[in-house]
Amino acid sequence: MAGRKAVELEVYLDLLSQPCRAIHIFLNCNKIPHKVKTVAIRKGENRTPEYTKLNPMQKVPVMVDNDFVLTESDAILKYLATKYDVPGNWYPRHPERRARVDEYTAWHHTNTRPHAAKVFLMEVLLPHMTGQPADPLKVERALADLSDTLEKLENMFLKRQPFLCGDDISLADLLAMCELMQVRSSGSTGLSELSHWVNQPPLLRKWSYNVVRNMSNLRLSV
Ligand SMILES: N[C@@H](CCC(=O)N[C@@H](CS)C(=O)NCC(=O)O)C(=O)O
Repeated sequence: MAGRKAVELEVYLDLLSQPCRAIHIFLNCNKIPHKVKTVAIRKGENRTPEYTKLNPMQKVPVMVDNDFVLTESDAILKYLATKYDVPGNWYPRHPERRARVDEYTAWHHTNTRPHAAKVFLMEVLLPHMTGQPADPLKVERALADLSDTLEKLENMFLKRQPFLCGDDISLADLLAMCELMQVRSSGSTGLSELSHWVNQPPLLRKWSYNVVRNMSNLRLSV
Protein backbone atom coordinates (compact mmCIF):
# COMPACT_ATOMS: atom_id res chain seq x y z
CA MET A 1 0.00 0.00 0.00
CA ALA A 2 1.42 3.41 -1.02
CA GLY A 3 2.87 5.38 1.87
CA ARG A 4 2.65 2.48 4.30
CA LYS A 5 5.95 1.94 6.10
CA ALA A 6 7.20 -1.64 6.07
CA VAL A 7 7.37 -3.00 9.59
CA GLU A 8 10.63 -4.69 10.46
CA LEU A 9 10.63 -8.35 11.33
CA GLU A 10 10.80 -8.69 15.12
CA VAL A 11 12.09 -11.60 17.16
CA TYR A 12 11.60 -11.95 20.90
CA LEU A 13 14.64 -13.74 22.24
CA ASP A 14 16.65 -14.54 25.33
CA LEU A 15 20.11 -15.35 24.07
CA LEU A 16 20.69 -17.68 27.02
CA SER A 17 18.12 -19.94 25.36
CA GLN A 18 19.30 -22.56 22.85
CA PRO A 19 16.42 -22.29 20.33
CA CYS A 20 16.66 -18.49 20.48
CA ARG A 21 20.35 -18.64 19.62
CA ALA A 22 19.59 -20.88 16.61
CA ILE A 23 17.22 -18.20 15.29
CA HIS A 24 19.66 -15.39 16.05
CA ILE A 25 22.48 -17.21 14.22
CA PHE A 26 20.23 -18.01 11.25
CA LEU A 27 19.07 -14.40 10.88
CA ASN A 28 22.63 -13.10 11.09
CA CYS A 29 24.14 -15.74 8.80
CA ASN A 30 21.57 -14.88 6.16
CA LYS A 31 21.64 -11.13 6.76
CA ILE A 32 17.87 -10.97 7.19
CA PRO A 33 16.95 -7.51 8.52
CA HIS A 34 15.32 -7.85 11.91
CA LYS A 35 14.96 -6.33 15.32
CA VAL A 36 15.70 -8.30 18.48
CA LYS A 37 13.43 -7.68 21.46
CA THR A 38 15.12 -9.14 24.50
CA VAL A 39 12.95 -11.15 26.88
CA ALA A 40 14.98 -12.02 30.00
CA ILE A 41 13.53 -15.25 31.38
CA ARG A 42 15.53 -14.89 34.60
CA LYS A 43 13.73 -11.59 35.24
CA GLY A 44 10.32 -13.11 34.48
CA GLU A 45 9.87 -10.97 31.37
CA ASN A 46 8.24 -13.94 29.61
CA ARG A 47 5.44 -13.90 32.21
CA THR A 48 4.25 -10.31 31.92
CA PRO A 49 0.62 -9.82 30.78
CA GLU A 50 1.88 -8.11 27.61
CA TYR A 51 4.18 -10.97 26.65
CA THR A 52 1.55 -13.57 27.60
CA LYS A 53 -0.80 -11.94 25.09
CA LEU A 54 1.85 -12.49 22.43
CA ASN A 55 2.63 -16.06 23.49
CA PRO A 56 0.20 -17.63 25.99
CA MET A 57 2.78 -20.41 26.51
CA GLN A 58 5.14 -17.77 27.98
CA LYS A 59 8.13 -19.15 26.10
CA VAL A 60 10.77 -17.69 23.84
CA PRO A 61 11.36 -17.48 20.89
CA VAL A 62 8.50 -15.61 19.23
CA MET A 63 8.60 -14.02 15.79
CA VAL A 64 6.36 -11.19 14.62
CA ASP A 65 6.26 -10.44 10.89
CA ASN A 66 3.81 -7.59 10.37
CA ASP A 67 0.71 -9.02 12.06
CA PHE A 68 1.81 -12.62 11.82
CA VAL A 69 2.86 -14.00 15.21
CA LEU A 70 4.70 -17.33 15.25
CA THR A 71 6.04 -19.44 18.11
CA GLU A 72 8.25 -22.59 18.10
CA SER A 73 11.84 -22.31 16.89
CA ASP A 74 11.36 -25.07 14.34
CA ALA A 75 8.38 -23.33 12.71
CA ILE A 76 10.09 -19.93 12.85
CA LEU A 77 13.28 -21.19 11.19
CA LYS A 78 11.35 -22.93 8.43
CA TYR A 79 9.15 -19.87 7.86
CA LEU A 80 12.21 -17.60 7.57
CA ALA A 81 14.01 -20.03 5.24
CA THR A 82 10.91 -20.23 3.04
CA LYS A 83 10.05 -16.54 3.01
CA TYR A 84 13.55 -15.11 2.50
CA ASP A 85 15.91 -15.80 -0.35
CA VAL A 86 18.38 -17.87 1.68
CA PRO A 87 20.73 -20.50 0.22
CA GLY A 88 18.89 -23.77 -0.41
CA ASN A 89 21.09 -25.81 1.92
CA TRP A 90 19.32 -24.45 5.04
CA TYR A 91 15.92 -25.90 4.15
CA PRO A 92 16.15 -27.60 0.74
CA ARG A 93 13.30 -27.31 -1.72
CA HIS A 94 13.87 -30.79 -3.13
CA PRO A 95 11.17 -32.97 -1.49
CA GLU A 96 13.44 -35.77 -0.30
CA ARG A 97 16.17 -33.46 0.97
CA ARG A 98 13.59 -31.31 2.74
CA ALA A 99 12.02 -34.41 4.25
CA ARG A 100 15.42 -35.32 5.73
CA VAL A 101 15.52 -31.98 7.55
CA ASP A 102 11.93 -32.46 8.74
CA GLU A 103 12.84 -35.97 9.86
CA TYR A 104 15.65 -34.71 12.07
CA THR A 105 13.78 -31.68 13.44
CA ALA A 106 10.80 -33.86 14.44
CA TRP A 107 13.20 -36.21 16.24
CA HIS A 108 15.19 -33.32 17.73
CA HIS A 109 12.33 -32.06 19.89
CA THR A 110 11.89 -35.40 21.63
CA ASN A 111 15.58 -36.35 21.81
CA THR A 112 18.48 -33.92 21.45
CA ARG A 113 16.55 -30.97 22.86
CA PRO A 114 15.07 -32.51 26.05
CA HIS A 115 18.11 -34.69 26.75
CA ALA A 116 20.71 -31.94 26.43
CA ALA A 117 18.45 -29.44 28.23
CA LYS A 118 17.91 -31.87 31.12
CA VAL A 119 21.63 -32.24 31.77
CA PHE A 120 21.92 -28.45 31.84
CA LEU A 121 18.90 -28.20 34.15
CA MET A 122 20.14 -30.86 36.58
CA GLU A 123 23.72 -29.73 36.72
CA VAL A 124 23.57 -25.99 36.31
CA LEU A 125 20.13 -24.40 36.61
CA LEU A 126 18.67 -26.29 39.58
CA PRO A 127 21.79 -25.99 41.79
CA HIS A 128 21.93 -22.28 40.91
CA MET A 129 18.24 -21.71 41.69
CA THR A 130 18.04 -23.79 44.88
CA GLY A 131 21.56 -23.36 46.25
CA GLN A 132 21.69 -27.16 46.60
CA PRO A 133 24.29 -29.36 44.91
CA ALA A 134 23.25 -31.38 41.87
CA ASP A 135 21.68 -34.78 42.62
CA PRO A 136 24.29 -37.25 41.28
CA LEU A 137 21.70 -39.93 40.51
CA LYS A 138 19.52 -37.58 38.47
CA VAL A 139 22.58 -36.22 36.67
CA GLU A 140 23.71 -39.76 35.88
CA ARG A 141 20.28 -40.60 34.39
CA ALA A 142 20.21 -37.40 32.37
CA LEU A 143 23.71 -38.10 31.04
CA ALA A 144 22.70 -41.65 30.10
CA ASP A 145 19.78 -40.29 28.02
CA LEU A 146 22.04 -37.75 26.40
CA SER A 147 24.64 -40.40 25.62
CA ASP A 148 21.94 -42.44 23.94
CA THR A 149 20.96 -39.46 21.79
CA LEU A 150 24.59 -38.76 20.86
CA GLU A 151 25.03 -42.39 19.90
CA LYS A 152 22.05 -42.02 17.51
CA LEU A 153 23.50 -38.85 16.01
CA GLU A 154 26.76 -40.70 15.39
CA ASN A 155 25.40 -44.00 14.16
CA MET A 156 22.21 -42.96 12.41
CA PHE A 157 22.24 -39.40 11.07
CA LEU A 158 25.98 -38.86 10.60
CA LYS A 159 26.58 -42.37 9.30
CA ARG A 160 24.89 -41.37 6.03
CA GLN A 161 26.42 -37.91 5.48
CA PRO A 162 28.80 -35.25 6.90
CA PHE A 163 25.98 -32.98 8.18
CA LEU A 164 22.88 -34.24 9.96
CA CYS A 165 20.69 -34.15 6.86
CA GLY A 166 22.99 -34.09 3.86
CA ASP A 167 26.25 -32.80 2.43
CA ASP A 168 25.61 -29.22 3.55
CA ILE A 169 24.70 -27.46 6.76
CA SER A 170 20.96 -27.10 7.37
CA LEU A 171 18.54 -25.87 10.04
CA ALA A 172 18.92 -29.27 11.69
CA ASP A 173 22.64 -28.75 12.41
CA LEU A 174 21.94 -25.33 13.83
CA LEU A 175 19.29 -26.59 16.26
CA ALA A 176 21.42 -29.55 17.34
CA MET A 177 24.62 -27.55 17.78
CA CYS A 178 22.93 -24.89 19.94
CA GLU A 179 21.62 -27.61 22.30
CA LEU A 180 24.94 -29.45 22.58
CA MET A 181 27.00 -26.30 23.04
CA GLN A 182 24.78 -25.28 25.97
CA VAL A 183 25.94 -28.32 27.95
CA ARG A 184 29.51 -28.18 26.74
CA SER A 185 29.97 -24.55 27.70
CA SER A 186 28.23 -24.80 31.05
CA GLY A 187 31.40 -25.74 32.92
CA SER A 188 29.35 -28.42 34.63
CA THR A 189 30.62 -31.63 36.17
CA GLY A 190 29.12 -33.53 33.24
CA LEU A 191 31.36 -31.63 30.90
CA SER A 192 34.00 -34.31 30.87
CA GLU A 193 31.33 -36.96 30.23
CA LEU A 194 29.78 -35.00 27.38
CA SER A 195 33.16 -33.99 26.00
CA HIS A 196 33.94 -37.67 25.93
CA TRP A 197 30.94 -38.15 23.63
CA VAL A 198 31.37 -35.05 21.58
CA ASN A 199 35.10 -35.44 21.21
CA GLN A 200 35.50 -39.16 20.81
CA PRO A 201 33.03 -40.53 18.26
CA PRO A 202 34.76 -39.64 15.00
CA LEU A 203 31.70 -38.62 12.99
CA LEU A 204 30.31 -36.38 15.72
CA ARG A 205 33.72 -34.77 16.23
CA LYS A 206 34.09 -34.11 12.51
CA TRP A 207 30.52 -32.77 12.33
CA SER A 208 31.18 -30.39 15.23
CA TYR A 209 34.23 -29.06 13.46
CA ASN A 210 32.40 -28.72 10.11
CA VAL A 211 29.45 -26.84 11.61
CA VAL A 212 31.71 -24.37 13.42
CA ARG A 213 33.92 -23.91 10.33
CA ASN A 214 30.84 -23.29 8.19
CA MET A 215 29.65 -20.60 10.59
CA SER A 216 33.05 -18.88 10.55
CA ASN A 217 33.02 -18.92 6.75
CA LEU A 218 29.71 -17.10 6.86
CA ARG A 219 31.52 -14.36 8.83
CA LEU A 220 28.99 -14.63 11.55
CA SER A 221 28.82 -11.64 13.85
CA VAL A 222 26.70 -12.38 16.88
N1 LIG B 1 9.58 -25.98 21.65
C1 LIG B 1 9.92 -24.60 21.93
C2 LIG B 1 10.64 -24.54 23.27
C3 LIG B 1 10.76 -23.14 23.77
C4 LIG B 1 11.32 -23.13 25.19
O1 LIG B 1 11.31 -24.14 25.92
N2 LIG B 1 11.83 -21.98 25.58
C5 LIG B 1 12.36 -21.84 26.91
C6 LIG B 1 13.78 -21.27 26.84
S1 LIG B 1 14.92 -22.37 26.08
C7 LIG B 1 11.52 -20.83 27.68
O2 LIG B 1 11.00 -19.90 27.10
N3 LIG B 1 11.35 -21.04 28.98
C8 LIG B 1 10.66 -20.14 29.80
C9 LIG B 1 9.84 -20.81 30.86
O3 LIG B 1 9.58 -22.02 30.72
O4 LIG B 1 9.48 -20.12 31.80
C10 LIG B 1 10.80 -24.04 20.81
O5 LIG B 1 11.59 -24.81 20.23
O6 LIG B 1 10.67 -22.85 20.49
